[in-house]
Amino acid sequence: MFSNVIVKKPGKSYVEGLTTSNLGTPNYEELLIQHENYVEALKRCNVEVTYLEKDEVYPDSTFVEDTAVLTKDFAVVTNPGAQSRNGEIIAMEPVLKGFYDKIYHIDAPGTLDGGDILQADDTFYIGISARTNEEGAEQLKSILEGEGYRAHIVPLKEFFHLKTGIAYIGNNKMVLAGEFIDDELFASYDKIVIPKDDEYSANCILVNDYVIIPSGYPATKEKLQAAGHQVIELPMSEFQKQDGGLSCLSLRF
Ligand code: CIR
Repeated sequence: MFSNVIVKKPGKSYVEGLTTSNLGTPNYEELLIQHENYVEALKRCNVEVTYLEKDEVYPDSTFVEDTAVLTKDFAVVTNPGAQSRNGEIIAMEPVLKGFYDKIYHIDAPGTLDGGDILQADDTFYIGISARTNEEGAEQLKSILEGEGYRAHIVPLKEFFHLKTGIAYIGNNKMVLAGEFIDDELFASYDKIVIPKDDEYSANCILVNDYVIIPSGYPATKEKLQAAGHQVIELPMSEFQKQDGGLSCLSLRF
């Protein structure tokens, strides 16, 4: 169960952030509405929301997930792999100090984005991507193993971040898309397979009694309901335009 989430309001500079998509320029007014809906949905999931003010210096800073890896006992401040985003950790660290006594760090030359880290009970999966390098992945693996967790490194082939294509929704159930569907590492999970056309919905989040998914994916909704989950759907178009998904917008712990 999660008790807390951290979110950060997107600034106007959001529209100048990083993206690989060709979905067009985000509409700021629409973006704020979608962000507000996201925060309201989290409150419905019975978590305390820490709402950070916008920071125009960092266009992508609403994607707070990339700045930290959080467990119940300790935090790891990451070292984000994109130059324009690296300074986002400076404002996040004091926020984390309000919740944690034990804080680790990923240090250069290691780089690591929180979007590349998936926790499934006592096991972590660490993606190596354009943002997370081998050194950063090894640093996190040794921190996690030292704390009694299992950790596996997963070199990515196509996905942007690890969690772009995979989500753990509890009770041994894994939502998987693309290159992860047949990966031996995930063979022991009960799989909810997301086809290519619905791939964006593989980035969903379990928050206590609900799974939150992007709206517009009725087949994904049905599969999750059939697996016994209550589902909340949220419009995510303005975040998708900047390569962002549901997990990216919060730190949950
Ligand atoms: C970026 O390129 O860093 C942002 N535009 C999107 C970050 C998405 N974060 C995530 O998947 N955890």
